[in-house]
Amino acid sequence: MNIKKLNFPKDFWWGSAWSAEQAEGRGNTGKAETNWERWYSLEPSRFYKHISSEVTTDHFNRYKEDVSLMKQTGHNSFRVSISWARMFPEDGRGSVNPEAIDFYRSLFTEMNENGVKVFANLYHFDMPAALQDIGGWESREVIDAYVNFADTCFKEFGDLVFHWFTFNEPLGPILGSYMEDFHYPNIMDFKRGVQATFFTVLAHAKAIEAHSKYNLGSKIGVILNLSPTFPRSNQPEDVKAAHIADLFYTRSFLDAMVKGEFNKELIEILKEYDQMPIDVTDADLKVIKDNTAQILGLNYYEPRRVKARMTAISNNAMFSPEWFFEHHVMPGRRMNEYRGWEIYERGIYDLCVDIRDNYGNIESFISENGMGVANEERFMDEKGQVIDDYRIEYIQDHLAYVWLAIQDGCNINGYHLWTFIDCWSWINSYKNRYGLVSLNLETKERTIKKSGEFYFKASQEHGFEYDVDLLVK
Ligand code: BGP
Repeated sequence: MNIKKLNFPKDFWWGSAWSAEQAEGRGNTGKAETNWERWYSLEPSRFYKHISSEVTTDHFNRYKEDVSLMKQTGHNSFRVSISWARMFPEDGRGSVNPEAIDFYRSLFTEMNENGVKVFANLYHFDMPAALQDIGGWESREVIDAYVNFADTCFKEFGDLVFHWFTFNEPLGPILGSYMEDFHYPNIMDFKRGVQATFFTVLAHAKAIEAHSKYNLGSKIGVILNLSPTFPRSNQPEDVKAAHIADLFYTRSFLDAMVKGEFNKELIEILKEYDQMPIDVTDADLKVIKDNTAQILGLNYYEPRRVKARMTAISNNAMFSPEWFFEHHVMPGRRMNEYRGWEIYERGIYDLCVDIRDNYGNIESFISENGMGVANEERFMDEKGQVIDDYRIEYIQDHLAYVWLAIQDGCNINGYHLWTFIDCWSWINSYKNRYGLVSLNLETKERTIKKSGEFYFKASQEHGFEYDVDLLVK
């Protein structure tokens, strides 16, 4: 045992994140139908306990109380997303909604006045349904509508936002819509997914280009879900399988959005299997090259463990990255059984080192990391506070590796937990709770968890005591 205080920089960003669709609720500003509302109206049974995003955490009506809770839980920064459907309530285009502008300006002003920096994200899985109907991210019209939305946000909120983000986890909707069936409109067609990927990257670059016109003090970047990929063994077959999985899931968006170039090895594979996007121009490639992320958010939940394929591929199966590998269930792994994700805190260090060594040590921060737990009421004390020691331990274990990464020269400036107050988790609705603050689903009453108290103290004291003998390099 070697307990010592882990000191984080004085201006380290302590905070958390959530998104519009997961936390705001519809409110009364008028709002276009989103893809999540559409999907729910078509297939409510796909959502845990049939709960939709209609009300969620009701942040729209309670944002002042919520900003006060941010302060009480040690936030000096917080990531929201701006709802495209609220800003453009006709169909994601047309005239901008003055009431939406009022709402976001009031929220961001309240945050700034309470010492909470605004990290604003423009797209967190919430496409206006009418734009999905004309092709979603497979359509150039949708890119134009997105850039118009982004431009409007820079103009209306540029004075209040600290840093901007074009997308949260752009890989998520591609995987969910085109490969794994967890995201509307559940298309299942890899090649179309590649086109949507290309247009997502183009939309990111065009939004960065629009941001540069305003000469704001803020940076603009992207938030990616990244998992370091580990082969089952050092056998060449396992190593190769891990390498290819890494190309598809990590290098795809990372290279394109941070370096402005598509990974050459990945392109070779796509060509070989006739999976290249069809609609690509030289002008697109130039915009992508010239407008790259200036800051990078790293969402880290679990490692990716991979082994060589054991079984043959069916000729009738849709092309998929899984033609090249299988997931490896590592014996002895530690699991968050509620979510089905492995807990491996050392992975956050490997991820930071990858960005340091292969992406020019671009300014970065941990933009999501967290632990969803079901039935947290079990852990409530007689005063109604959730005593979530497991979450405190989870945060400490991950932050300790972030601290180590900073000691080793990684340009990591903050840590944002997923999430602030328990919020709606897409198809899992309120099954797993992630917050520093618990939410009573009936009354919407908020109560700070034990982890919220820990987070406040850590942020005030710029760190916490930890047994550094637990850190393995
Ligand atoms: C990330 C998303 C978040 C959030 C989180 C937890 O991938 O960016 O929106 O939901 O994961 O995952 P889940 O809600 O599916 O448990």
